[in-house]
Amino acid sequence: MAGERVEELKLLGTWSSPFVIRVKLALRLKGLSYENIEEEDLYHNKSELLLKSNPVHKQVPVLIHNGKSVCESQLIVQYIDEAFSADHHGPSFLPADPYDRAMARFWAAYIDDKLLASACQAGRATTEQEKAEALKQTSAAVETLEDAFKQCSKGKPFFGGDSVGYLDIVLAGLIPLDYIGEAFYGIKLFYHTRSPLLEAWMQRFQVLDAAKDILPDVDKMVAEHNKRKQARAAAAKATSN
Ligand SMILES: N[C@@H](CCC(=O)N[C@@H](CS)C(=O)NCC(=O)O)C(=O)O
Repeated sequence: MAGERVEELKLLGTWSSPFVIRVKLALRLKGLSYENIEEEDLYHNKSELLLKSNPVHKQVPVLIHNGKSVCESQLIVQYIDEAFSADHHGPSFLPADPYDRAMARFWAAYIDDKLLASACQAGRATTEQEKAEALKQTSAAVETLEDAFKQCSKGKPFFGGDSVGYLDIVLAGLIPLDYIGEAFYGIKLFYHTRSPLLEAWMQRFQVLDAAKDILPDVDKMVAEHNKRKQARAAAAKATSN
């Protein structure tokens, strides 16, 4: 746009991370170009740039905007929304009404603290009992979120109403976990008998251009999960010997 400042955006991430996917979706929805910098060995050999940009948590994603780092995926999505709020960047992700904004932030925290945490716990469980307990908690969190969808969407197609909003972006980062759950545990995260609204939401979200551009390929995602599972099993065996 004539006279507009040139913005330099760099994203440090890994392609399969649900947290990074959120940020990529937000950038794509705002029509922003950025340099994508993939961490090559996030768990054993973090890059100097990552250590320097996120010295507190040393995790991806990190967004570097004109040399300044922003960490934590939910905060990054909010930052993108606020920093790129001009009309040509499309509607705001967060609702205009302060109460609706607070609710969107509340449910976004719930997604990470309850839903994602229990799903990851199920993936890492070392006993059947631990896995069953974690899956029970995951199901309960999905059911709660199903009600939240009803509340936030007010009968419209997305959490954000007629268009994708903050919660849609936060939850969409978890769509790949739905493939993983199905491939490895025979359990889908969003299942029509348990959460018909969220299942329909996911189908709707996946066909958006932004989703098609950003969400990773299912087979690639499943292969990556398998590789990590095997690496964890090998590491556990090595420490037990
Ligand atoms: N709360 C963080 C979580 C980020 C996170 O867990 N990132 C993972 C990749 S999926 C990571 O960097 N792991 C490397 C590590 O913890 O050492 C966010 O929302 O950005």
